[in-house]
Amino acid sequence: MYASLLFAFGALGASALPNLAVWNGTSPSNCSSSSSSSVNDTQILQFALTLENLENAFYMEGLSKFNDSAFQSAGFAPVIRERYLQIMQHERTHVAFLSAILGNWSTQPCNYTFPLNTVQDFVTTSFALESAGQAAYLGAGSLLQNKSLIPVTGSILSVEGRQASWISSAALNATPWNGPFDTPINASDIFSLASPFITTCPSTNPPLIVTPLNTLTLTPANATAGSNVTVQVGGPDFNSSSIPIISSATPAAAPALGGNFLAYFHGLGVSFSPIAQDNTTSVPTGLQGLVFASVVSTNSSVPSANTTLSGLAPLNIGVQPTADNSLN
Ligand SMILES: *[C@@H]1O[C@H](CO)[C@@H](O)[C@H](O)[C@H]1NC(C)=O
Ligand SMILES: *[C@@H]1O[C@H](CO)[C@@H](O)[C@H](O)[C@H]1NC(C)=O
Ligand SMILES: *[C@@H]1O[C@H](CO)[C@@H](O)[C@H](O)[C@H]1NC(C)=O
Ligand SMILES: *[C@@H]1O[C@H](CO)[C@@H](O)[C@H](O)[C@H]1NC(C)=O
Ligand SMILES: *[C@@H]1O[C@H](CO)[C@@H](O)[C@H](O)[C@H]1NC(C)=O
Ligand SMILES: *[C@@H]1O[C@H](CO)[C@@H](O)[C@H](O)[C@H]1NC(C)=O
Ligand SMILES: *[C@@H]1O[C@H](CO)[C@@H](O)[C@H](O)[C@H]1NC(C)=O
Ligand SMILES: *[C@@H]1O[C@H](CO)[C@@H](O)[C@H](O)[C@H]1NC(C)=O
Ligand SMILES: *[C@@H]1O[C@H](CO)[C@@H](O)[C@H](O)[C@H]1NC(C)=O
Ligand SMILES: *[C@@H]1O[C@H](CO)[C@@H](O)[C@H](O)[C@H]1NC(C)=O
Ligand SMILES: *[C@@H]1O[C@H](CO)[C@@H](O)[C@H](O)[C@H]1NC(C)=O
Ligand SMILES: *[C@H]1O[C@@H](CO)[C@H](O)[C@@H](O)[C@@H]1NC(C)=O
Repeated sequence: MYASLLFAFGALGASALPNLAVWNGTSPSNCSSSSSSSVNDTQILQFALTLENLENAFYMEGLSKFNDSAFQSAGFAPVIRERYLQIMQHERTHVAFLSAILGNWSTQPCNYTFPLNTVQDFVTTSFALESAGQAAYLGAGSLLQNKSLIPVTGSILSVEGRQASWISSAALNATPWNGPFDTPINASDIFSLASPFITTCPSTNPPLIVTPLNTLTLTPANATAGSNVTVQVGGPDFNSSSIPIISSATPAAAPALGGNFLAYFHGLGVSFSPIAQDNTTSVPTGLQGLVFASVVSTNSSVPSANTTLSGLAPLNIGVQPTADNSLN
C-alpha cells in the first residue's frame, strides 16, 4: 500500500528530516507500480459513502439542535453558523453524488450517537470528522484501480481539507494547517476514529473494508513537545454484529502498555515515543497540528497489522503563527 510505502521511507530517518526523504527516495511511478490492491473501487467508494453519510447526519443533527442564538451565546459570530450550513450542503451533495455512482450498490446511513451537549462539542467534533475524512480519501486514493476516479475523489478530498482548515482557523482560532504535508490513513484506522459515533448499521449494507481495533484514549488530547500523555487501551472499537464488515477478526485483548510505543502519524512519516510502566509517554519533538497516534509493539519497523495494538486517537499540537512550519 502507498501509505505503508511512504511510511517505510519516512521511518528511516527517524528524527531530523524524515519526510523529505520520502520524496527523494522514490518516484510516483514506483509507488503506483507497487500497489496491488485486494479491494475494488466499489468497496472504496462504499467506505467513502459511509463517512459522508456520517458527516451528513452529524451536521443535520447539530445544526437543527443549535440555532443562531445558541451559536451566538457560545461566543461565535453569525457567519460561523452560516458557513456550517454550507458545509452541511456539501456533505449532502457528496452523499447524493457517491450514491449516484454506486447506484444499487450504495451503502445506507447507519444510526449514530454524537456528543452534542454544547456548541463547542459540535465545533470540535466537526474538526475531527473533517480531518479524518480528508485523511481517509488520501489513504484510499492509491487503492483505486480506475484512474478516472482519482480526480473525482480528489475533488471531494480537497474540499474536506478546506473545511477542516476553515473550522480550525475561523471557528477554533487555531492553525489552518498542520504543515506542508497531510497524512494518508488506512480505512481501519480511520474507522477507529468514526466508530464511536456509529451505533448500528443496516444488516443489508455491503460489508465495510475494515477490521475492529482496540480503542485508544490519550489524556489530555492536546500536547506540546516533551509533555506527558496518559495512554489507555480498551476493547474493540465496534462490534461486527452491529456493523457489517468483510472480516470479523477481533483484536487481541488490550496489552500491558509499558514497553510498547506510541506511533504518531504526521506529514508523510511516523515518529515513536516509548510508553513507560505508568502508561505515560513523553511527546516527541517535530509534531505540529492534529496528529493521529496508535499503540505499536516496536519502533524499529513501520507500523503494520503485525505490530499494531490499537486504533487511532487524535493529539492536537498547537502551532503558533510565528513557529517554523517548514516540516511536519
Ligand atoms: C532532498 O532533496 C532536496 C533537493 O534536492 C535536498 O535539498 C534535500 O537535502 C534532500 N533531503 C534528503 C533527506 O536527502
Ligand atoms: C524506482 O524506479 C527506478 C526505475 O524506474 C529505480 O531506478 C529506482 O531504484 C526505484 N526506486 C525505488 C525506491 O524502488
Ligand atoms: C467488489 O468486491 C466485492 C467483495 O468481494 C464483490 O461482492 C463485488 O462484486 C465486487 N465489485 C466489483 C465491481 O468488482
Ligand atoms: C433557539 O433555540 C432556543 C432553544 O432551543 C429557543 O428558545 C429560541 O427561541 C431559538 N431562537 C430562534 C431565533 O429560533
Ligand atoms: C445491482 O443491479 C445490478 C443490475 O440489475 C445487479 O446485477 C446487481 O446484482 C445489483 N446489486 C445489488 C447489490 O443489488
Ligand atoms: C472509470 O470511472 C469513470 C468515471 O466514473 C467511468 O466513466 C468509467 O466507466 C470507469 N471505467 C471503468 C473501466 O470502470
Ligand atoms: C435505527 O434506530 C431506529 C429507531 O431506534 C430503529 O428502528 C432502526 O432499526 C435502527 N436502524 C438500524 C440500522 O439499526
Ligand atoms: C491543553 O489545552 C488546555 C486548554 O486549552 C490548556 O490549558 C493546556 O495548557 C494545553 N496543554 C498542552 C500540553 O498544550
Ligand atoms: C512524565 O512522566 C514521567 C514518568 O512517567 C516523569 O518521570 C516525568 O517527569 C514526567 N514529565 C513531565 C514533563 O511531567
Ligand atoms: C496500564 O494499562 C494497563 C493495560 O491497559 C492496565 O492494566 C494498567 O492498570 C495500567 N497501569 C496504570 C498504572 O494505570
Ligand atoms: C506479518 O506477519 C506475517 C505472519 O507472521 C508475515 O507473513 C508477514 O510478512 C508480516 N508482515 C509484515 C509487514 O511484517
Ligand atoms: C491499518 O490497518 C489496520 C488493519 O489492518 C492495521 O492494523 C494497521 O496497522 C494499519 N495501519 C498502518 C499505519 O499501516
